[in-house]
Amino acid sequence: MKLRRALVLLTFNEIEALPKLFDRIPLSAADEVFAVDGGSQDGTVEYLQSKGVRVLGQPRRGRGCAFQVALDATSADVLCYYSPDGNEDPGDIPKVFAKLEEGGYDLVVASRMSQGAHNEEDEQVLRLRKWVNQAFTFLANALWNRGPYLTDTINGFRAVRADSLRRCDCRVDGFVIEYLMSIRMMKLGLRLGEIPTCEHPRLGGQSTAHSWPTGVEFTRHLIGEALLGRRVV
Ligand SMILES: Nc1nc2c(ncn2[C@@H]2O[C@H](COP(=O)(O)OP(=O)(O)OP(=O)(O)O)[C@@H](O)[C@H]2O)c(=O)[nH]1
Ligand SMILES: [Mg+2]
Repeated sequence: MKLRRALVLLTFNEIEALPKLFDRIPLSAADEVFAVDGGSQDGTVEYLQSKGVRVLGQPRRGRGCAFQVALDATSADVLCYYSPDGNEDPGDIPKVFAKLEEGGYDLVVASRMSQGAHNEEDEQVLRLRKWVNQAFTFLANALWNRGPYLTDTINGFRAVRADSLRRCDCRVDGFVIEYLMSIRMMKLGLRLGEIPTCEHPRLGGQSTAHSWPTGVEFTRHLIGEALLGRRVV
């Protein structure tokens, strides 16, 4: 049976980047397209609406909160989360959907770390963000993954089965959402896959993912998950 697909655009003040790539987003790859917006004040919401995209608000700021709003709002079988700030290649949207469905996966991540992939820092000698990401990814795999190694547990660009995500019960508001989702899916023994992707620079606007607070949040949740053992709640 064909799975119903939802494409979820995640935005917070992306009016500089969004118009530069909107026309390259393959909206027809999904049965339903909507955005979850974190309270943009720069015209992002109005821009999306002018393009016919339904925009949902969120009760609190944060990507984790936005993931949950999307999950609660849809009856689709599969969700693809996509952030239109320029980092993520929109051409990979149909590929993550297709891999999930054809491979029978619960989660397919667009990986910036696998063979054939490209990370924003790959041209640099010091790849601090990449190495820290790889360290968190190594720990998650070592502690909980019984399937094939997942090379990028953190990237937000991913397709996931809605019922599997509901089982994870990830109640976090911030940037740790993707890491927590990956860990809990490993704990539950779900099927995780990936496709290689190419990470591009932002097309304008500003990142709100600040390294130190994000790193502290990740560490706190990693310890919390370790204390839970194989349980998810
Ligand atoms: N819905 C929603 N989206 C958000 C929120 N915060 C950030 N985003 C979006 O999530 C995506 C990623 O956020 P960024 O701040 O770019 O984080 P990042 O990609 O790790 O940082 P860069 O690599 O510098 O771009 C962007 O599309 C943001 O607009 C939020 O509170 N709600
Ligand atoms: Mg970004």
